[in-house]
Amino acid sequence: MPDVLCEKQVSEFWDAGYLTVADAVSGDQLAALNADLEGWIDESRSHDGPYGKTLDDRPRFDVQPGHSAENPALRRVQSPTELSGAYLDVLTGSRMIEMLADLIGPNLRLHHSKINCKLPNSATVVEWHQDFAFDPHTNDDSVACLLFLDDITSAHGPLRTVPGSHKGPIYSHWQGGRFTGAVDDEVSEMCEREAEENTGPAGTVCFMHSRVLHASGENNATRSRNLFISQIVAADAIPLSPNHIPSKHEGMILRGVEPQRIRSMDFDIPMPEIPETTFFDQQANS
Ligand SMILES: O=C(O)CCC(=O)C(=O)O
Repeated sequence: MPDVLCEKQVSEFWDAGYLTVADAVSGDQLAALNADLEGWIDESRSHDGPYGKTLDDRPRFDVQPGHSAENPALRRVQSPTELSGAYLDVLTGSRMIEMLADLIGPNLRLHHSKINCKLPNSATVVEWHQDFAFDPHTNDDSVACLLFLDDITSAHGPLRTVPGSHKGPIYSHWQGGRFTGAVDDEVSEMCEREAEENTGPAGTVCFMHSRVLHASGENNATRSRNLFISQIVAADAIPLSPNHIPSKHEGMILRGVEPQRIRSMDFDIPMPEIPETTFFDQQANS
């Protein structure tokens, strides 16, 4: 029996591969996340390209081409938990984490975290892809928790997901000999036909299985569409490739205990590649 979600929500997650739930964090937690993010957006005005450093010396802050002081287009903050107690707090103590335990079990481990921003007039888009192709694990109990930092409607370039796609193939994200971080045109066209939008008020979370095909379009509204995204796995899912967003919190047990076990499934996929900056660069080549 689930503790926080109801059985219908758990079935919906496993049928569609995703589930959207409101009030995943408290009002105070949401305000603290947004206050820190506002500071980073403001700071980005004084930079004209990607800047800062993560654990592996790649830029922590990534900006969309066209970014300027007047029209900031910060599109990614890598591993915000290393910069802000507010972000770490949500991963270690929130309703979001308790709900996730109802989906993939009591022992939860952090793989990586990031913020994806779509600021007004920034033209940031995400191409069709599956997260598992970027961070394969020994089993696929791996979920992206996409926490809405803003109210998100159809006009804001919401996350789009293909129902049931987590039960299908893991597609190649290599096109023309390059890791483009996106599926091919034929699969993308199928996704365009079948996708659903995930919208809701700030504080909503979309739990998305790592094999779900997903993408998002431009934010055409005058307000931002910012997401705090954490990739969290069942603690017996062990990573099989280097982390593309490493942090000192990688591998941290967020809830439950260290199981000291490895659970595996059978699959065969091409190795992913680490991007120079973020996957936005890789997808620009797709
Ligand atoms: O920002 C979005 O709309 C989607 C995010 C995403 O797919 C990702 O970062 O892997």
